[in-house]
Amino acid sequence: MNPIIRIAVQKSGRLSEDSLSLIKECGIKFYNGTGKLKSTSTNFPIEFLFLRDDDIPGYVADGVADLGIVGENELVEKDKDVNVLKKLGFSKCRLSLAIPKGEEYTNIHHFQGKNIATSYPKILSDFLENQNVHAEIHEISGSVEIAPSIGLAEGICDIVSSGSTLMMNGLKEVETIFKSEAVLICNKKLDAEKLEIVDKLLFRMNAVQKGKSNKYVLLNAPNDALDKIISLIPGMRSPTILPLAQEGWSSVHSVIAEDQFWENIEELRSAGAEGILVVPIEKMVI
Ligand code: PRT
Ligand code: ZN
Repeated sequence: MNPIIRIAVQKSGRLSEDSLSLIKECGIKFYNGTGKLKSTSTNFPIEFLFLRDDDIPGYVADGVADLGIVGENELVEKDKDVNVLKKLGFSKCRLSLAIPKGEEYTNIHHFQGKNIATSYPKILSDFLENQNVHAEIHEISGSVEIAPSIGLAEGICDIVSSGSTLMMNGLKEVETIFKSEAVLICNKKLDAEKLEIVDKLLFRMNAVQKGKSNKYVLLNAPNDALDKIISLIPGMRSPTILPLAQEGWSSVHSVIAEDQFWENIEELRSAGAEGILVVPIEKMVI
């Protein structure tokens, strides 16, 4: 199939696997053998560029790629003019300030006049300016967490996920300055033909995402409890109600947001629901 749009995804790293599995879950087939820098889908008019994440915002802004998947931290740091089409819900992390564990911390003015090492000088300087704190920012490209122990800086500003890297390096997190997740970005000047393909891709991504955050629920209930149960799990239009072989009982099938299910489970049980099954949904089109 002739490629019409190009998407830039991270070649290898924390975004790669989830980016590629999202695309696969959208039914888009492609080959990505190791070392490949480009690939074309066999069943969707899209071409893939496999790049370092740092380069993705710039490639999309310049139109070398039409779309890209990148962390919001990288996007905001690179400060490129692109549209954010969608938050993708994976690679969640935060950009935080940290100091040596034994030091006391009261508030952000702790950093006044101090040296801070980071790979995110723009996000950090915007934050500090906003807080009226003047600090010396040292831009380094990796292993930021060792900066205090080698005397380069009194504090660091780095990506945190579980917090174990900070802990292993004798540091403690004192301020979160930015929250990030993977986003789908797009060039601002796409023509109508490309926009049509982007819409198709977004439609599929939305269906995959909706499916993930919702569950299919099946349960049995006495007929006199049906009104209450329907009010708890109203479904997309309305639940399916099927009679059970046992008189006076029905089977109720519905769709519910996963977090809502856990909120409603006790009420469902006390309304008389039993034999409750919760089944994953692969895709959901509403
Ligand atoms: O080679 P390339 O330039 O493409 O990749 P990279 O090495 O620059 O980035 P990569 O693959 O490490 O991360 C890509 C994106 O994943 C980041 O830009 C973030 O948006 C997101 N992300 C999510 C993370 C983390 N979680 C994360 N934990 N990026 C980095 N980390 C690092 C962090 O820098 C620190 O060293 O993991 C360590 C902290 O993790 P915890 O779990 O110990 O707190
Ligand atoms: Zn990078």
